[in-house]
Amino acid sequence: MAEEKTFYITTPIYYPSNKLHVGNSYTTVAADAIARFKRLTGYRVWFLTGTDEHGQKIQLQAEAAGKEPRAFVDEIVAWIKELWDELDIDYDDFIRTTETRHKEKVAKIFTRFYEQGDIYKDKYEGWYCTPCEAYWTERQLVDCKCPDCEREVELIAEEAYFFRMSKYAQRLIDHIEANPDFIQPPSRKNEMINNFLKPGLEDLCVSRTSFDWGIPVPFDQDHVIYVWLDALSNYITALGYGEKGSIYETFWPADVQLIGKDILRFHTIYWPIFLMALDQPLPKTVFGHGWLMLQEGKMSKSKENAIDPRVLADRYSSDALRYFLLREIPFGQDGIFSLENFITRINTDLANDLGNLVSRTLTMAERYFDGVLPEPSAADGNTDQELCSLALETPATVEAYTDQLKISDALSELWKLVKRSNKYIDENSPWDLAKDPDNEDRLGTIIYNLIESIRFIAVMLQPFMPRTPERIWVQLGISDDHELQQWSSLARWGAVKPGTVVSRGDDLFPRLNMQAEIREMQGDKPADKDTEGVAEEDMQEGLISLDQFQQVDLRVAEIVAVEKIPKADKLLKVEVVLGDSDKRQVVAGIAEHYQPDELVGKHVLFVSNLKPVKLRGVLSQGMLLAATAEGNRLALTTVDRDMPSGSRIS
Ligand code: ME8
Repeated sequence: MAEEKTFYITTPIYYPSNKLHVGNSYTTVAADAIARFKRLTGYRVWFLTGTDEHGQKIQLQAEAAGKEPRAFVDEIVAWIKELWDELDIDYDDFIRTTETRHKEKVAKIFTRFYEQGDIYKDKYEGWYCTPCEAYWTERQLVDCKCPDCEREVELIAEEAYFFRMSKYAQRLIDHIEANPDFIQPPSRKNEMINNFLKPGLEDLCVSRTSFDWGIPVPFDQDHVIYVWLDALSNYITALGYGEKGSIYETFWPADVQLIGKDILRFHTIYWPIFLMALDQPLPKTVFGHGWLMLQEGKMSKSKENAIDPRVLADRYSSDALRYFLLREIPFGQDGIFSLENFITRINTDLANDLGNLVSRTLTMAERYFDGVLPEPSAADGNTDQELCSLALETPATVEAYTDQLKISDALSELWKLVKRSNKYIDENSPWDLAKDPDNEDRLGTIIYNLIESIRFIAVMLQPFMPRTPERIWVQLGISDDHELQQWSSLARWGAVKPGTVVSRGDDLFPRLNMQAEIREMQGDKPADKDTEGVAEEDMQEGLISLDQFQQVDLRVAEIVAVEKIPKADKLLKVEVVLGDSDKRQVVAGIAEHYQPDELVGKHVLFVSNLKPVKLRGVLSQGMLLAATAEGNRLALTTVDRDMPSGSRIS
């Protein structure tokens, strides 16, 4: 009997300190896509996620909310599980570190470390970052702050247990060097070796006494086990580590442990060392992906800028959100999340490319063949051959990229087939062929090939966008034919049966109006039909709505410096400030009206949300407002009382 292929993938277990944001969803969506892909291609998969519920951070947050820690986390964990349901995260197990199955094993692991001499008792004096739950030495701090999250650290002095990290350091360096896949992407490997391992590993403090929300040290109840030792162990406790006949034996070592780059140190130094001390094999790959950033900086659960993934999934569908997350950012690199980028992806890739392909094809199948799939005749010309060859090659390429965790590349390969299929329609102009009944065979072949290509696309799409394929299969009339939805069905072109009844359904992804989406998502009420009508009439008379006016961000700006621009007689480069931290420069056509010196100190009206442009090679980031009149007269507009710079004008 052929040996069963297994695959174990994990996500970090998230702190239920607050609702998760779209950045946390990013890791989990990626892990889910990979897990689904492996299932689709014949692996027995175990996909683990969960929550990291102990530690000082959670205890403090619970206190701040006036709740017991357990009640506090229960609510957030319920929310997280709903989120994963909504995003179609098909995990095999969800571990909570407050569960007995986990706590008992962690206590045993700790005792074993102690008994075998890896853990000893001493006194810790140093710095602690509660948001990261991380210890730092004075030397590691940056400007007296946590080098990871740049927040305040706290000086702590406690009796504590320490783990002898240094004992395993060389073994770990050797392992990392000998196993290039262990830390991925490769750039992250050097960072770990050079910044942490080579300078010498300090022993790690692995217990705390100043709070009690944690797993007690079994033989010294004043201490709770350090939350990272507790949390990292989840990857094996959830499999039943230490229990005879558990799935641990089937699935460990993990194939892929997916994490954000922020927690690489914990996963590629502490975690493997704990495993070495337990005499267990190390995970095959720890992959540290990049950050999903907002234009204004990093996302975080505690910041208000966090974007609620449930709101996005409700409004745009979880498939669209999954597609965006997986496609937009090369996996491993940082990328920007913005509503504009998201809507653009929906409109281009999902509505124009995929949605159009399906709706055009099905419309033609209905119009020319009453929705009954015609029998194809022999391939005619290059375009048939090209389409069929690309379809047959794509599964292997998509698989290779997914195996290398290059998910964005996998999707981009899949989209080559989507685009090739659209091009096939344009090249063959079925609407012209349909004018002459003699072309019926050729027309039938084209429709058949398109349906088959769409079927290929839908099969490959399943791991990434789990809902859309079903919607496509319904239209292709094959929703009950599970054979045709299998990966193995992609080995042969022409599997869909002529005579199948197809029917055009709703558009998969209707095009969105970017401006309307941005307005609505920013909290403005959607314009209702009546007021929309009025606005349209008014626009014809040159009037604008209040809404339109409010899109212009007008401010009081203080001019702080002015320079002439060489070889531009009419232009001045003007530096202004809008409040304490917003400094801009603009190029203003006022050189004939003002001397640079007389402008400095003036408070003028300023348009602050104009797109930046370059004028004569000089960047201009806004506009000074001025009154003009006949006879080349011009006057800058100012406020008639002293107002602080940055004041809003409304
Ligand atoms: O660190 N972009 O939990 P956590 C991409 N409990 N990914 C992001 C992200 C962003 N902007 N923000 C967060 C913990 N993530 C520990 C883990 S594991 C044994 C314990 C993702 O709730 C990323 O994967 O702070 C990061 O590693 C994880 O969320 C951190 O989640």
